[in-house]
Amino acid sequence: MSTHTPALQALDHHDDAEQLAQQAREAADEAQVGWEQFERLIAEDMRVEPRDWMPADYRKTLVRQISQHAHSEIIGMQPEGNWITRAPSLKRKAVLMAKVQDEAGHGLYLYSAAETLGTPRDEVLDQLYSGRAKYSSIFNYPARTWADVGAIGWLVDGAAITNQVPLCRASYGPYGRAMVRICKEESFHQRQGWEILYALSHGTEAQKQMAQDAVNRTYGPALQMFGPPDDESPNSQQSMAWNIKRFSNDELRQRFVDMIVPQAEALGLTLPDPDLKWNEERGHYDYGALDWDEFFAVIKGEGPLNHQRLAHYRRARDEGAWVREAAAAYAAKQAQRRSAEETLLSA
Ligand code: FAQ
Repeated sequence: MSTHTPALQALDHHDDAEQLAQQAREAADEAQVGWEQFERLIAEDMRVEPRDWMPADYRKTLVRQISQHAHSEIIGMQPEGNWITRAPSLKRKAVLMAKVQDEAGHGLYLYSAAETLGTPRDEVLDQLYSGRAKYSSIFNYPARTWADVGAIGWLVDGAAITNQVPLCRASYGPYGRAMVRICKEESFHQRQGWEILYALSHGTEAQKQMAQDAVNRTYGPALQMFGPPDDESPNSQQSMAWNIKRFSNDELRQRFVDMIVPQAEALGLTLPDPDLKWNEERGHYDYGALDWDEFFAVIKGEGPLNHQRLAHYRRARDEGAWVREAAAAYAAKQAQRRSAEETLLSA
């Protein structure tokens, strides 16, 4: 209870109000300075770092894209992970295990990048667990034969590299730096997929057909990984203005098509698109319409394997809970021991 007289209490309230107004003025000044600094960093094509002021929408866009990207890496382990026990030789098995582990690593770098934006890892993992989060459409299709492992490496990792090399220059520092390492690993992944398909397409007739069938299945969904056409991409314009994305979805898709046509010829395989042909005037390959109804259904959760992929993720997360708890308990014990030792040393 205040011991002040009513007159003194009124003065107290006045002081409090004045203090709050002063704090609001200081926060507004700080935001103004921060805004100007942010605009300058973007205009000069420099990096924004976690300690820098940034607009709330920039932060939100980054968390959205980075977390979806991380989830894609984690869910993306499933189609190939399913083939580890059935790889046709010890060498193939060792290579595939390394690749799938790399994808786990990519997910972890990206979750860490999202954490630097103030979003706890558990929060984004819970979004994936509950089915609220998006992840790349491509991972909702089955890998039916060993040749699909090759097609994933060649086309899916190939599309991933085409999309991700420009992200190495993303304006947000931790994201761009994570992408540098990820891209190096993805290029090994693409080579291993190419090599699997090359062996099959130069093997027996049945092996060549298996490779062709896998390419037929993967081609369309791989082209859709770049996202909807530019006129149906609500986020592209702003993301490009902020130097997060450097090229539009259609620009990158075109770049990918131009890259894989000669590669398919070298493999002796056909890309399943009768409209695919060189356009002299544009200096690019024209390609046929993609099935966008299917794409939008897949990203709404209605793809062939959406339910199975999420169920598997949930099971793995539930079954691994005791490991995370044990690791956290161990870390707490170590920290306690360190602080006890420090207290002893300083006594
Ligand atoms: N799948 O306005 P936009 C990999 C969503 S990693 C599902 O164009 P934005 C490695 C989009 O989120 C593959 N959803 O969006 C690997 C948005 O929804 P929202 C993942 C998609 O962000 C290989 C809405 O549609 N790579 O493969 C897809 O400007 C082998 C409207 O779209 C990345 O994440 C899609 N394909 O552009 C692992 C790269 N496309 O959030 C294992 C980083 C769009 O508004 C094995 N991400 N959507 O509700 C990006 O570059 C961009 O986020 C895009 C989409 C280009 C994917």
